[in-house]
Amino acid sequence: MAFKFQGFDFLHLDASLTEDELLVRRTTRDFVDDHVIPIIEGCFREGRFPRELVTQMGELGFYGANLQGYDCAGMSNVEYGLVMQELERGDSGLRSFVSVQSALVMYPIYTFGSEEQKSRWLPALARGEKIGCFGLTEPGFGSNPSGMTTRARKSGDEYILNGEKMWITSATIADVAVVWAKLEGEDPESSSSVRGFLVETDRPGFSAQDVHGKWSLRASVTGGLSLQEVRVPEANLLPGATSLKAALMCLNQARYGISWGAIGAAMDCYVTALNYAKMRKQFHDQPIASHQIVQEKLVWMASEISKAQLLSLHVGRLKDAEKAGHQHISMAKRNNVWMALECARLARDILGANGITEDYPIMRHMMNLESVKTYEGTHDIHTLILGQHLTGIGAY
Ligand code: TGC
Ligand code: FAD
Repeated sequence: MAFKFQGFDFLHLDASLTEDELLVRRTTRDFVDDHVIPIIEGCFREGRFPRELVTQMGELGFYGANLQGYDCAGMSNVEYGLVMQELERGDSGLRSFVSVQSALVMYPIYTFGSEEQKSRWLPALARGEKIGCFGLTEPGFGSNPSGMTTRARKSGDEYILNGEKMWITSATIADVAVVWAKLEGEDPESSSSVRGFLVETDRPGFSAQDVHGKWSLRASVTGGLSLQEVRVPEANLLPGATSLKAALMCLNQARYGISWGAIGAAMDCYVTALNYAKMRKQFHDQPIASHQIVQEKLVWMASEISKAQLLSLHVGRLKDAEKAGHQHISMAKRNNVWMALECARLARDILGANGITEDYPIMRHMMNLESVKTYEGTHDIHTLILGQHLTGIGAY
C-alpha cells in the first residue's frame, strides 16, 4: 500500500478542528500523497512546474478557497490554511502557485475589483482555466515596494504602463498579471499614488522571461515582467485599489497561508527524521534515536512545530472572526518559516549523508524554504514590522 502521511499532532489539536476542517485536510493530504509525491522530486530535479496538476487543483477548490461566490469553495480561513499546510508538505513551489493564484490574484480582484472584473476573471481562475501572477517587486525595489518605478499614464480612456517587475511567481505561464504602478500626475513620494491594474499577458508591449539557475523553488515558475507602453482600457484599473495599502493587504493573505504551509514542510522533515532515527543503527547496534543528542533535535522540532500549529490555528480563528491584524500575520509568517527552515536543517543532520539525496524530501524542503524566508517580506522585514508595532517606531 502506498505511504500515507499521518501528520503530527502532539497537542491533540485535531480535537479542536471541525469535521469540515478535518475533511478538507484529508482531501488535500490524499491529493498530495497520490498526485504530488510520486512526481515532485523529478519536477524539482528537472526544474519543471507540474502544470498537469493545475486543473485538478481547481476541481478540488484550492484556488481562492476562502472567497465566497464566483465558483470559489467558500472555505473558512482555517480550512484554507490547512490546504496550504498539506500542499507545502508536498512542495513549497506548488503551495506558492496556489498562494499566488488565490491570495495575490483572486483576492485583489475580489476585494478591489469591479463587478465586471470579478465575473470575468474569478470563475476562470477558480477552475484553473486561467492563471494569474502578481507584479509588485522590481529589480531595484524588493523589501521597499513604495520606491517602485513602474508608471501608469492616463491617455483618453486607457492607461499606458511602463516598467519592470522581477521575481514574479508564474510570470511566464500567466494569462493575467496584477501589476502595481504609480499614477503619473500624483505625488510619487506618496503611497497613495499606487494603483493596481489587470494586464492581460498577450497585450502588445508585455513580455515575461523565466529566471534560470534557481536552486530553490525549482518546481515553481519564477520570472520577470517587462511592460513597454502597454495599453490597457480604463476598465482594467482595480477601482478599489487606491494606494500601496491595497497591495499590502494582498500580502497579508499570502503571508497567512505561508505560515500554515511552513508547518507542512516542517512536519514532513520531522516525520522523515524520526522514522530514519529509529531505523538507522550506529554504535553498539543501537538506533541513533537512542542517543541523547539526536533526541534533543527531535524534541526541538516537535516542540517548535506544536507551537507553530497553535500560532497559525489561533491567527486563523482570529482571521475568521475578522480580528487578525497584519502584525499577527507577520509574527506567524516570521516564526513558522524560521522554524521550518531550522527543522529542515536538523532533519538533514539526523539523516547524515543520506540527508543530502533526493531519496528523502528534506534537502528539497530546505532549499525551498530559503526562498520562503525571503519572499512575502523577509524574516528581518517582519522583525521590523513587529518592532514598529511594539514600539511605535519604524526602524526600516
Ligand atoms: P507604510 O507607510 O508602513 O504603510 C502604508 C500604509 O499601509 C498600511 N500597512 C498595511 N496595511 C495592511 N496590511 C499590511 N501588511 C500593511 N503594512 C502597512 C500602513 O498602516 C499604512 O496605512 P495608512 O492608513 O497609514 O496609509 O508603508 P511602507 O512603504 O513604509 O512599507 C512598510 C513595509 C516594509 C512593511 C512594506 O513595504 C513591506 O511589507 N515590505 C515587504 C515587501 C513584500 O513583502 N513583498 C512581497 C511581494 S509578493 C511575493 O513575495 C510573493 S511570493 C509568492 C508566494 O506568496 O508564494
Ligand atoms: P532586498 O530587499 O534587497 O533585501 C536583501 C536583504 O537586506 C534581506 O536580508 C533583507 O532583510 C535586508 N534588508 C532590506 N531592507 C532592510 C532594512 N531596512 N533593515 C534591515 N535589513 C534590510 N515578488 C512579487 O511581487 N511577486 C511574486 O510573485 C514574487 N515571487 C517570488 C518568488 C521567489 C522564488 C522569490 C525568491 C521572490 C519572489 N518575489 C515576488 C520577490 C520577493 O517578495 C522579494 O524577493 C522580497 O520582498 C525581498 O526583496 P529583495 O529580494 O529585493 O531583497
